[in-house]
Amino acid sequence: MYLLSKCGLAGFALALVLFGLPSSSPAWIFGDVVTIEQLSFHPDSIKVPGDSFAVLVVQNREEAPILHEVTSQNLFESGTLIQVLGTGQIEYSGKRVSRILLYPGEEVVIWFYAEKGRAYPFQCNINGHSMQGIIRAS
Ligand SMILES: [Cu+2]
Repeated sequence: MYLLSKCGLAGFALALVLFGLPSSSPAWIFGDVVTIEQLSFHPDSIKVPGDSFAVLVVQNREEAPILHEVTSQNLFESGTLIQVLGTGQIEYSGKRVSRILLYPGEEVVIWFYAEKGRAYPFQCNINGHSMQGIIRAS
């Protein structure tokens, strides 16, 4: 499994959840892996089931030494149940996550409770970037 070998602890945590689920539920419906390549998120739109836990994994796969960030007002607001793991640098504002910095080869694993009907846009605006992605909980 690519994730296991490539991503260390965070990949292991994700794999535990993915493989620990009942086989009748396709693992991908609970979240997705988003890669960053050439200054954009791939994919840039994700759907997850509403009113359930989901995971967003973001990996910086730039071949050049380009730093990216992950910010999200909706994901990181107070009241959203969230846990952030990974090899990127997690920055806080008080007790809340404010952003995660990702150098090439690093990744972040964001666990959150996706409320039905809500959208969770995420961005990278560091160093003049204008990158956007969105998670929709249906
Ligand atoms: Cu960026």
